[in-house]
Amino acid sequence: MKILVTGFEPFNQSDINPSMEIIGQLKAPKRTTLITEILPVEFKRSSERIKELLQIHRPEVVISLGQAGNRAEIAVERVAINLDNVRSSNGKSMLPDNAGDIRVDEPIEIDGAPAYFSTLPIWSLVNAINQKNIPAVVSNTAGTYVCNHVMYTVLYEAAKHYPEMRAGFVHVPFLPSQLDERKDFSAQPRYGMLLSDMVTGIQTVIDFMAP
Ligand code: PCA
Repeated sequence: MKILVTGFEPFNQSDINPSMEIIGQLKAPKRTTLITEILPVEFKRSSERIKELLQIHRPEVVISLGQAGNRAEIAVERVAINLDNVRSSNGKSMLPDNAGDIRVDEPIEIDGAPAYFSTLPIWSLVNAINQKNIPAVVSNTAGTYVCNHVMYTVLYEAAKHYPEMRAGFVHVPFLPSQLDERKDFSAQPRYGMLLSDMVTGIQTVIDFMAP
Protein backbone atom coordinates (compact mmCIF):
# COMPACT_ATOMS: atom_id res chain seq x y z
CA MET A 1 0.00 0.00 0.00
CA LYS A 2 1.16 3.53 -0.75
CA ILE A 3 0.62 6.24 1.82
CA LEU A 4 1.39 9.84 0.89
CA VAL A 5 2.14 12.14 3.83
CA THR A 6 2.58 15.85 3.22
CA GLY A 7 3.81 18.65 5.46
CA PHE A 8 4.36 22.37 4.98
CA GLU A 9 7.21 24.83 4.90
CA PRO A 10 7.36 27.50 7.63
CA PHE A 11 5.03 30.50 7.26
CA ASN A 12 3.89 33.63 9.10
CA GLN A 13 7.37 34.77 10.18
CA SER A 14 8.31 31.46 11.75
CA ASP A 15 11.43 29.66 10.60
CA ILE A 16 10.12 26.26 11.55
CA ASN A 17 6.97 24.24 10.89
CA PRO A 18 6.36 21.19 13.11
CA SER A 19 4.65 19.38 10.22
CA MET A 20 7.93 19.52 8.32
CA GLU A 21 9.92 18.24 11.30
CA ILE A 22 7.52 15.33 11.84
CA ILE A 23 7.77 14.18 8.23
CA GLY A 24 11.47 13.49 8.59
CA GLN A 25 10.93 11.06 11.47
CA LEU A 26 8.11 8.84 10.21
CA LYS A 27 8.66 5.15 9.52
CA ALA A 28 6.91 3.07 6.89
CA PRO A 29 4.76 0.32 8.41
CA LYS A 30 5.13 -3.22 7.03
CA ARG A 31 3.84 -3.74 3.48
CA THR A 32 3.63 0.02 3.06
CA THR A 33 5.50 2.51 0.95
CA LEU A 34 5.64 5.89 2.59
CA ILE A 35 5.91 8.85 0.23
CA THR A 36 6.59 12.20 1.87
CA GLU A 37 6.64 15.74 0.54
CA ILE A 38 6.94 19.24 1.94
CA LEU A 39 4.49 21.60 0.25
CA PRO A 40 4.89 25.35 -0.17
CA VAL A 41 2.53 27.53 1.89
CA GLU A 42 1.14 28.94 -1.35
CA PHE A 43 -2.38 28.47 -2.62
CA LYS A 44 -1.42 28.05 -6.27
CA ARG A 45 1.69 25.91 -6.02
CA SER A 46 0.45 23.70 -3.20
CA SER A 47 -2.57 22.49 -5.15
CA GLU A 48 -0.63 22.14 -8.40
CA ARG A 49 1.94 20.00 -6.63
CA ILE A 50 -0.51 17.85 -4.70
CA LYS A 51 -2.46 17.12 -7.91
CA GLU A 52 0.82 16.06 -9.54
CA LEU A 53 1.71 13.81 -6.60
CA LEU A 54 -1.67 12.07 -6.73
CA GLN A 55 -1.21 11.43 -10.43
CA ILE A 56 2.37 10.20 -10.17
CA HIS A 57 2.02 7.96 -7.10
CA ARG A 58 -1.68 6.99 -7.01
CA PRO A 59 -1.56 6.57 -3.22
CA GLU A 60 -4.32 4.61 -1.49
CA VAL A 61 -4.12 6.94 1.52
CA VAL A 62 -3.24 10.63 1.76
CA ILE A 63 -2.54 12.24 5.12
CA SER A 64 -1.69 15.92 5.04
CA LEU A 65 -0.19 17.68 8.03
CA GLY A 66 -0.04 21.34 9.00
CA GLN A 67 0.55 23.61 11.95
CA ALA A 68 -2.37 25.12 13.83
CA GLY A 69 -0.68 27.24 16.46
CA ASN A 70 -3.80 28.04 18.45
CA ARG A 71 -4.53 24.41 19.30
CA ALA A 72 -3.44 22.40 22.30
CA GLU A 73 -4.09 18.96 20.83
CA ILE A 74 -3.40 17.05 17.65
CA ALA A 75 -6.51 17.87 15.62
CA VAL A 76 -7.93 15.40 13.11
CA GLU A 77 -9.92 17.52 10.68
CA ARG A 78 -13.48 16.55 9.77
CA VAL A 79 -14.16 18.79 6.80
CA ALA A 80 -12.63 21.02 4.11
CA ILE A 81 -14.61 23.91 2.60
CA ASN A 82 -14.53 25.36 -0.91
CA LEU A 83 -13.07 28.67 0.18
CA ASP A 84 -9.74 30.47 0.21
CA ASN A 85 -9.60 33.39 2.61
CA VAL A 86 -6.64 35.07 4.30
CA ARG A 87 -8.69 37.64 6.22
CA SER A 88 -8.88 37.17 9.98
CA SER A 89 -12.28 36.50 11.55
CA ASN A 90 -12.54 40.04 12.94
CA GLY A 91 -11.72 41.47 9.50
CA LYS A 92 -8.76 43.40 10.86
CA SER A 93 -5.75 41.58 9.44
CA MET A 94 -4.57 39.58 6.47
CA LEU A 95 -2.04 36.74 6.26
CA PRO A 96 -0.83 36.60 2.64
CA ASP A 97 0.53 33.21 1.61
CA ASN A 98 4.29 32.74 1.18
CA ALA A 99 4.04 34.01 -2.41
CA GLY A 100 2.23 37.16 -1.29
CA ASP A 101 -1.11 35.95 -2.65
CA ILE A 102 -4.05 37.58 -0.84
CA ARG A 103 -7.27 35.67 -1.44
CA VAL A 104 -10.46 36.82 0.22
CA ASP A 105 -13.57 34.62 0.09
CA GLU A 106 -12.70 32.94 -3.22
CA PRO A 107 -13.86 29.47 -4.20
CA ILE A 108 -11.11 26.86 -4.61
CA GLU A 109 -12.79 24.86 -7.38
CA ILE A 110 -15.66 26.42 -9.34
CA ASP A 111 -17.29 23.05 -9.97
CA GLY A 112 -16.49 21.60 -6.54
CA ALA A 113 -18.91 20.78 -3.73
CA PRO A 114 -19.25 23.45 -0.99
CA ALA A 115 -17.41 21.03 1.31
CA TYR A 116 -15.94 17.54 1.45
CA PHE A 117 -15.71 15.39 4.56
CA SER A 118 -12.49 13.61 5.43
CA THR A 119 -12.57 10.02 4.27
CA LEU A 120 -10.25 8.93 7.08
CA PRO A 121 -11.83 7.24 10.14
CA ILE A 122 -11.51 10.41 12.22
CA TRP A 123 -12.85 9.12 15.55
CA SER A 124 -10.82 5.92 15.39
CA LEU A 125 -7.70 7.96 14.73
CA VAL A 126 -8.42 10.29 17.66
CA ASN A 127 -8.95 7.29 19.93
CA ALA A 128 -5.78 5.59 18.73
CA ILE A 129 -3.70 8.72 19.42
CA ASN A 130 -5.30 9.28 22.83
CA GLN A 131 -4.51 5.68 23.74
CA LYS A 132 -0.84 6.60 23.42
CA ASN A 133 -1.48 9.32 26.02
CA ILE A 134 -1.15 12.08 23.49
CA PRO A 135 -4.01 14.59 23.39
CA ALA A 136 -6.04 14.46 20.18
CA VAL A 137 -9.43 15.79 19.14
CA VAL A 138 -11.68 15.95 16.11
CA SER A 139 -11.69 19.47 14.69
CA ASN A 140 -14.70 20.78 12.79
CA THR A 141 -12.82 23.41 10.82
CA ALA A 142 -9.48 23.33 9.03
CA GLY A 143 -9.66 27.12 8.59
CA THR A 144 -9.66 28.92 5.24
CA TYR A 145 -5.92 29.16 4.65
CA VAL A 146 -3.51 26.90 2.75
CA CYS A 147 -4.15 23.82 4.91
CA ASN A 148 -7.86 23.83 4.15
CA HIS A 149 -6.92 24.52 0.52
CA VAL A 150 -4.77 21.38 0.29
CA MET A 151 -7.28 19.21 2.17
CA TYR A 152 -10.06 20.43 -0.12
CA THR A 153 -8.00 19.90 -3.28
CA VAL A 154 -7.15 16.30 -2.38
CA LEU A 155 -10.77 15.44 -1.55
CA TYR A 156 -12.00 17.17 -4.71
CA GLU A 157 -9.53 15.15 -6.79
CA ALA A 158 -10.54 11.98 -4.96
CA ALA A 159 -14.23 12.61 -5.64
CA LYS A 160 -13.47 13.20 -9.32
CA HIS A 161 -10.74 10.72 -10.17
CA TYR A 162 -9.79 8.42 -7.29
CA PRO A 163 -12.93 7.02 -5.62
CA GLU A 164 -10.92 4.36 -3.73
CA MET A 165 -8.48 6.79 -2.19
CA ARG A 166 -8.92 7.81 1.45
CA ALA A 167 -7.67 11.23 2.48
CA GLY A 168 -7.73 13.78 5.24
CA PHE A 169 -5.83 16.33 7.23
CA VAL A 170 -4.26 16.50 10.67
CA HIS A 171 -3.25 19.77 12.36
CA VAL A 172 -0.53 19.84 15.01
CA PRO A 173 0.20 22.51 17.67
CA PHE A 174 3.26 24.73 17.92
CA LEU A 175 6.54 23.26 19.08
CA PRO A 176 7.65 24.60 22.48
CA SER A 177 10.43 26.62 20.78
CA GLN A 178 7.82 28.47 18.72
CA LEU A 179 6.12 29.83 21.83
CA ASP A 180 9.26 31.77 22.70
CA GLU A 181 9.29 33.25 19.20
CA ARG A 182 5.83 34.70 19.74
CA LYS A 183 5.92 36.69 22.93
CA ASP A 184 3.83 39.34 21.21
CA PHE A 185 0.77 37.09 21.33
CA SER A 186 1.02 36.62 25.08
CA ALA A 187 -2.59 37.69 25.68
CA GLN A 188 -3.81 34.52 23.97
CA PRO A 189 -3.74 31.03 25.42
CA ARG A 190 -0.61 29.38 24.16
CA TYR A 191 0.22 25.75 23.83
CA GLY A 192 3.06 23.68 22.60
CA MET A 193 3.67 19.98 22.11
CA LEU A 194 6.96 18.11 22.12
CA LEU A 195 8.11 16.99 18.70
CA SER A 196 8.50 13.43 20.00
CA ASP A 197 4.81 13.39 21.02
CA MET A 198 3.73 14.77 17.67
CA VAL A 199 5.79 12.12 15.88
CA THR A 200 4.23 9.37 18.01
CA GLY A 201 0.76 10.77 17.31
CA ILE A 202 1.22 10.96 13.55
CA GLN A 203 3.01 7.59 13.39
CA THR A 204 -0.05 6.16 15.15
CA VAL A 205 -2.28 7.58 12.40
CA ILE A 206 -0.10 6.06 9.69
CA ASP A 207 0.12 2.68 11.42
CA PHE A 208 -3.67 2.68 11.83
CA MET A 209 -4.18 3.27 8.10
CA ALA A 210 -1.62 0.64 7.03
CA PRO A 211 -2.82 -2.83 5.99
N1 PCA B 1 -0.61 25.71 8.57
C1 PCA B 1 -1.38 26.66 7.77
C2 PCA B 1 -0.80 26.56 6.39
C3 PCA B 1 0.49 25.84 6.53
C4 PCA B 1 0.47 25.27 7.89
O1 PCA B 1 1.31 24.51 8.36
C5 PCA B 1 -2.88 26.41 7.86
O2 PCA B 1 -3.36 25.94 8.88
O3 PCA B 1 -3.59 26.74 6.91
